[in-house]
Amino acid sequence: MAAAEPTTPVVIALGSNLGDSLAILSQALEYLTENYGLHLIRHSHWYRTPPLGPPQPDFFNGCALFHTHESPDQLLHCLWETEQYFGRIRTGKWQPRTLDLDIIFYGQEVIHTPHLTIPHPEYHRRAFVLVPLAEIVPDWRDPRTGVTVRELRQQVDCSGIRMVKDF
Ligand code: A4P
Ligand code: MG
Repeated sequence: MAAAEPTTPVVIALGSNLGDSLAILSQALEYLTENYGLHLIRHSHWYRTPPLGPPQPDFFNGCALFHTHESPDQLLHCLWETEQYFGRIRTGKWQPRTLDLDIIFYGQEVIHTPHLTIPHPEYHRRAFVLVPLAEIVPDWRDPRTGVTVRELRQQVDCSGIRMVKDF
């Protein structure tokens, strides 16, 4: 019997502030596992978060840990297709969106290409990422700095981030 292909643990951050956001976020997890080489290990609660950047509706955010055979570029294409499937229209940076999927970590890889920066360049400053991230991978170390997600979470102001209890 052939040896199983190695898989890589990856963390995806999800966000939505347009449409039926909570339904979109849950369906996006199903869509990713049903259509691509992604195996869902666990996901966080969803959180209601004040918008960073220009005034717009509150976001709903969360994070999910998968194991995957997809390469980083393949994974990015899976995320683009999934955003499109859920009605994402790119009208400009930081506009309201039905679904935003960002790769936070791809194993312990550090990647800088024109289309992809991993770890995500801003995640360590963003409470709306770090709060759900600390729920699912508190001991994960940033491959650039060695600092854990738990420590990063303790360094940001998390006021205004509200767990959605009944979904
Ligand atoms: N890209 C590079 N690295 C990555 C990566 N690690 N994961 C490139 C995903 N994509 C990556 O993203 C622009 C391009 O980034 C992609 O085409 C890909 O090649 P985009 O999703 O098209 O555009 P965007 O999301 O409008 O821009 P950006 O800079 O990704 O915005 P952010 O940083 O995602 O911020 N407030 C709250 N409370 N919650 C939010 O979720 N999100 C934003 C958007 C602003 N304020 C928010 C939230
Ligand atoms: Mg994005």
